[in-house]
Amino acid sequence: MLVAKDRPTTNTHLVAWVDEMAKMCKPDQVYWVDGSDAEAKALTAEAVATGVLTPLNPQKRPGSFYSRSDPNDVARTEELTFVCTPTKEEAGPTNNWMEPAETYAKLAAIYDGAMRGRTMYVIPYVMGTPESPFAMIGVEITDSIYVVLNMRIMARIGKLALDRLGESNSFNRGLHSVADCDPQRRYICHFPQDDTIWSVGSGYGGNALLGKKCLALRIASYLANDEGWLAEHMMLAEAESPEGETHFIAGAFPSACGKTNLAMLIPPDALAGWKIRTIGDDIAWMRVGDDGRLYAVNPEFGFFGVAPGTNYHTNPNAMRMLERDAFFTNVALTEDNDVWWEGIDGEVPERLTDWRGRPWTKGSREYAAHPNSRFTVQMKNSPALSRFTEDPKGVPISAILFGGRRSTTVPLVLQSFNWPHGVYLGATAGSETTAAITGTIGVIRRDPMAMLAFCGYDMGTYFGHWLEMSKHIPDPPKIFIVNWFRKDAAGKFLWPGYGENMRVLEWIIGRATGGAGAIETPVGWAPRPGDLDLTGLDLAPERLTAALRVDPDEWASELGTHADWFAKLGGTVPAALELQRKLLLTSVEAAG
Ligand code: GTP
Ligand code: SPV
Ligand code: MN
Repeated sequence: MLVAKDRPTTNTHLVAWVDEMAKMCKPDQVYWVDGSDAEAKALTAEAVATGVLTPLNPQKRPGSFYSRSDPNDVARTEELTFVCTPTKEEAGPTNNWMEPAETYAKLAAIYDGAMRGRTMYVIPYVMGTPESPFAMIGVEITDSIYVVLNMRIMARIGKLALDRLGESNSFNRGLHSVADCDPQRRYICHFPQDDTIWSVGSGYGGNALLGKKCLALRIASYLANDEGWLAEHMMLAEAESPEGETHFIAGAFPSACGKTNLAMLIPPDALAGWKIRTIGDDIAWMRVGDDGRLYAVNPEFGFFGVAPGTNYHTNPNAMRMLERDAFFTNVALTEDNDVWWEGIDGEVPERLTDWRGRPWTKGSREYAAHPNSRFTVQMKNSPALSRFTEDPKGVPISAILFGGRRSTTVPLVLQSFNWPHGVYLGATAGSETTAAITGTIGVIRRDPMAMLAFCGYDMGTYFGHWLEMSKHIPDPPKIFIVNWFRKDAAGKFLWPGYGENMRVLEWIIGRATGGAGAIETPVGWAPRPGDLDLTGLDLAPERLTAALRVDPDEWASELGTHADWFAKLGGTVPAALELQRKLLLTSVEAAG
């Protein structure tokens, strides 16, 4: 076991808080994480020795490790996630709410003595590059070595964070304990006014790596509303055109709906003049720059991605970055100690060990890998990382995409008429639920801007903030919606997706810069088939038409459900959005 050294800081605010948390959790020792490679090596060895990590076959996947979670702890638990503002109204109707003082007391009872026999790790970290004015500092206290090793992948941790913090009291206080991993005693609680997060009872990604969803989205979105910027659940990509022009795109899709895949896209041969490079795959912080454009940074340091469905055809860049120095959680294991998941390349093996550690044989009706099994890997492993990734001032965004998983109604792509209309399309976006959250899969739920689970305050107020932002962005990005997931009557995807999405991106960039053609539909600008570069695309014309189609009847009923959605959100939804809805309904009815 790593033995605690002296405290590496004289910051009295930090020391007092850590002492207070230690008094409550009663660990055997307190270990301050310095973030060095030597330390990571020692921690990894300890995680292997204690069975938390299993080394993978060093010939096939050098430097890589496997871990299996408690079967009850495999996805984010939204029903156990709370925004603890002084009033329920501040958290709004889409967040679970508990009163702050009661919540602290309730969780303190669970934390009390929860770290007995364990080490309490203190992880100082920075979200963003340390030199960026956007950067946010957090300190996560955890009793999970798995969390320490994954935080090292997902955030910049250790000494550099303490150096940036200095003697300041301005840091997010994050307390995490797996405790007894009991779903009955699992809470992920946010106290935006206190810049504090208390998470207990889960070791899963978004519940336990507090820099990610808890700080960089829920707490950050709350601050962004006060301070006039945006903290969003968006991927960020650089697109270089065949002519050598660079454009930047941000895209908000709900969990497990294609952000990582889009950020790592490789264009098909016919569009090989285009290059897509990754800046981020999950979170974007956006501020107005001096030139009046909207600038975005990715505050993370790594990728925490969905494994199933990833292969050398759908996402070659992801497969290449996973060839070494990667962590895998809840995938299946092959007989020669490599990873396997549904949809990976090659033949299905005869025998595997499934995500629960049980023998699995080919033909079994159970998943070998959990549908939300994941990988964690540092960004620097990506073979297609953008050189702008670490730029402290961020990149100017040309287009914002809102997407989701919709079998019907929503076309492949639409451009909004203007910013408020784009905000409307984002605010009403729906998606069929996935395995990334616990609960029923495949039901449509509204997931505005893909932020339903991540907005740290009232949703109607958040829409108002989006509308308000345009006043401060003289040269705003154009807003689009996309849907890679529309299906035919037989339930097959109409659009091939993945690399072929480059054809849609090219049109989007063309629209944002004024080049590409479009027709006006009642609900937005759409490409005619001839407006897309279809060279080399093996797709029946009627399938493309069906993917692009705006059906007035479908949209009339869609717009009807938007009224219910706004009603559910209560009185804080800006009147401008209801006016947008009525206008759109008028246009749709005129077309129908
Ligand atoms: P989070 O990490 O949960 O936020 O997810 P994400 O939005 O990054 O989703 P990701 O790119 O990991 O994709 C999730 C699933 O969608 C995978 O199983 C992909 O194979 C599938 N997927 C991604 N892009 C496409 C696409 O263009 N078409 C189709 N049919 N499936 C896609
Ligand atoms: C998501 O669910 O949107 C994720 C995974 O990106 S987690 O970090 O667990 O939230
Ligand atoms: Mn996500």
